[in-house]
Amino acid sequence: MRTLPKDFIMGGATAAYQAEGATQIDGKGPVAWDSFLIEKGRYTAEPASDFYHQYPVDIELCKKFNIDSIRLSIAWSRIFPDGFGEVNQLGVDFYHSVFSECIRNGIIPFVTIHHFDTPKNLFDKGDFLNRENIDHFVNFAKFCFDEFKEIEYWSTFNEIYPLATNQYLTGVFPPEIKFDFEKVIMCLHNMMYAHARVVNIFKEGNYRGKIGVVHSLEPKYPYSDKPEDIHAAKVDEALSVRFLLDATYLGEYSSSTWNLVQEILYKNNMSVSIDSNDFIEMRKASERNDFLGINNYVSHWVKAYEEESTLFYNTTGEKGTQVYRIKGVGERVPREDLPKTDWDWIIYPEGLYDLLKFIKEEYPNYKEIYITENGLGFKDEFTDGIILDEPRIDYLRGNFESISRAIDDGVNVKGYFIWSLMDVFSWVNGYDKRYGLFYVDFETQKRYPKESAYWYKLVSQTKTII
Ligand code: BGP
Repeated sequence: MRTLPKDFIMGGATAAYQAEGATQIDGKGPVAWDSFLIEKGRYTAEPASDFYHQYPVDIELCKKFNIDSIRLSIAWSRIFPDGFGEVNQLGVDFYHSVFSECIRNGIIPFVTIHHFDTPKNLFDKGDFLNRENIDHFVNFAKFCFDEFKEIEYWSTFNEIYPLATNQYLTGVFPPEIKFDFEKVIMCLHNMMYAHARVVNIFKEGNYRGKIGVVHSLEPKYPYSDKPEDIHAAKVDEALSVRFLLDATYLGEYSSSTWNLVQEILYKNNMSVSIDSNDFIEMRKASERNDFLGINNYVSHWVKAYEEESTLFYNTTGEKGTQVYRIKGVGERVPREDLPKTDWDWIIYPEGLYDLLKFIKEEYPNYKEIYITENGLGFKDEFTDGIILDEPRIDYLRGNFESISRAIDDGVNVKGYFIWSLMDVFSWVNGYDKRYGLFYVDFETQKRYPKESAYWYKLVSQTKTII
């Protein structure tokens, strides 16, 4: 049986907006999601998992189930209701209470500064397309470093690529803009520049602890060995994987990455221009990242596609409905021999192994890796308090085996956070797509350990992948 290092951190991940609920109380400012979800009329982030009130219960469960660390985020608008200016002391107090409860119980808080929830006031002014937003974000991050001195692990952003593309390419996040590559690239770049500024402030301010960024990285394979499919996979990889890793670890875009991104823009009759002064800050930060957080759920097989872009994002769990065809990037075609979730996410643990090896080879200055999200979205069945989620255990086992093999092959992976610790609200899927180790009855807010929670506990205790 494969094993994990003795000091390997086993955690559970959450995010403020998906777990806390309490979106309108104790001085929290609005975010774009509040009104967007009401307009859509399907579900809202209330009560989510009511972590705002239930956090002692969740921390107690961590302790009971040998979960070493909780990944969570600070809601920017709980601290600065307008994004800047006056501080909401109740918000500050809330996070101090959560962190001290964690620390008292021996659970490490692993904190993300931004997880998809820019305050509405700033979002409405263009979010990260507006350069002023960068200054506000940097000030917010600095406020957090000065205030929350008890924190040892900081991530600047969660998933810059999904944020930029869900906002401006697929349009499934507010402001629902589609196929606008200029906005996608500028958003990616501005957020990477903001990341660099925050890392530099952290290091130059000699703050305690470690800092990194969480990227969603999904390996890209050509659908066939036709040269055009091989090229399409490279284009998709340049946009969704290398653009961000280049920015993080090179502090600039390599000419091959930049040329492939230019090709996408050209085919879509678009262009961008980036201020080369930004690279001064980015290069300085590129050697200062203490860790890379990787969120990985799927891999993609890519086929050349030059027609008009067409998309259908499966948000209901009706299997086989997903369509992804982007002009000048490619078409993502599921491999029929591989299993998929009800939301059409391909299950391929080998992809995580390939990804880890790729980072070691292509970005050797990465230092440490944490898998900051990985897990199975599933329609869990609840029978008299018992949840037998064998498919989730299989999914986790496969991914842990890939991690263990990558560690044996010299990749420095220090820890793993299952998405999610307990069931939480999903941005575009609501409450039916469950990921947690702990089932949440959203009516009563009672938690129930799933079979996977017992499995996870044994793995954490023995560091053996059973
Ligand atoms: C990641 C996000 C999480 C979470 C997860 C599962 O992209 O960082 O916030 O939502 O994906 O995604 P979903 O809920 O869409 O299945």
